Amino acid sequence: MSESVDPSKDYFRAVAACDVHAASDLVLQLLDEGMPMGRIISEILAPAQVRVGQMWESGRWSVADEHVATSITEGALSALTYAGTPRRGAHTRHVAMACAEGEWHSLPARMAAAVAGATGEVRVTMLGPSLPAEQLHRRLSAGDVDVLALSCTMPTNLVGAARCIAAAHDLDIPVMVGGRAFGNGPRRAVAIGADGWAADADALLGVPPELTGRSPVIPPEVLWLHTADEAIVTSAYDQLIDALPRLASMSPYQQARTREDIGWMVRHTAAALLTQDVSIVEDLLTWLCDLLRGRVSASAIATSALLLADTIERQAPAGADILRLASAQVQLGSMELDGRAVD
Ligand code: B12
Repeated sequence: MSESVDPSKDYFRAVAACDVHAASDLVLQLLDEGMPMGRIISEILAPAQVRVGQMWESGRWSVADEHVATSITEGALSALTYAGTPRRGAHTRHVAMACAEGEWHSLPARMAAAVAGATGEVRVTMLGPSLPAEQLHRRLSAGDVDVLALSCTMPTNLVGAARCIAAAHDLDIPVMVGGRAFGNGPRRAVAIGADGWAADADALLGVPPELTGRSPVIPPEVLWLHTADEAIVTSAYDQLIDALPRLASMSPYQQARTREDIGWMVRHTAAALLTQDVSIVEDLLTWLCDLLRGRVSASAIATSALLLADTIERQAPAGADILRLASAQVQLGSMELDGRAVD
């Protein structure tokens, strides 16, 4: 195994073959050979998970295939953490790693926790997936945590992340955030009051951030969008069917998925409004275009965003503006890509 030119390929092969032993053996061997845990995670485990996501997104793997693959990597990470973390480090501080309220992607947080814990410099306690802000506050009240590390993968959970940050700030505990929901820079993190943002877990080893973030009061329009009920989705869905009658022949499964996608648009709009970052909705629409390529045109997706904007206009005018902006960008992007108008 150690003679392999590219252990990441061997690792993904083991995952695809559902071979939990081969996957764990491979990472343990790399650790034995002196590869630092951070590199094993960033060069082997994280890229494998990105690939798992691509396999699911492209329809080559089912949801069940994704779950199996993820559980294999969870096993390999557990083995690696057990073997690669000193039992008694000279801890200089205690970091609590939590996932934002609503966030079920706990593996990214576990990876970051493992990287930070491997040096023995900091003690890291992993608080698991989707922790309600009130429960986080209760845990932090014990008074033994120096820094809260908060992980968020889905932009829709940035509202929950803002609540978690406010809970930590209430106890004067600084918050460092990370995960793909924050994008490639500190902008969204600053907007929701975080004291620090980092792309990778090494940042948890440096000097802890000062308590400089300002937890925002979450505007009522954001809260309305974040908790928007089925009636909004139904209204936007009905308008979509009126505008594009051929969609009426969708199977019940496709209809349910379309309604689900409209619901995602509403909650992404809440996050975009909270962070004043329209790219959150643009990215979602672009992702939907990729996901539905060959079945639904980019122009139909842009149209559904416009119809949704009309539906929410009265209660959420700023949200409607964001949807219209993002829709125009996506329409433009798809026309540039195709070199022709669609639909
Ligand atoms: C596994 C998985 C799941 C599992 C998660 C299981 C678990 N225990 O974590 C389950 C099945 C729960 C799941 C559910 C969903 N998922 Co999912 N999931 C994934 C997948 C394939 C891998 C996630 C992972 O393990 N990443 C590990 C590494 C790669 O993550 P990372 O973010 O880069 O983390 C690193 C750094 O960011 C950093 N870091 C992370 N946190 C922190 C924190 C701090 C403080 C610091 C400093 C650093 C740091 O360290 C990490 C290690 O280097 C991703 C694909 C992907 N590209 O990530 C999709 C993906 C994230 N999921 C996706 C989707 C759509 C969903 C669902 C909506 C599906 C559905 N219809 O139900 C739900 C949403 C659930 C929810 N509400 O949270 C999409 C999101 C697309 C989008 N537009 O945002 C993705 C991108 C798949 C895809 N290609 O389309 N998912």
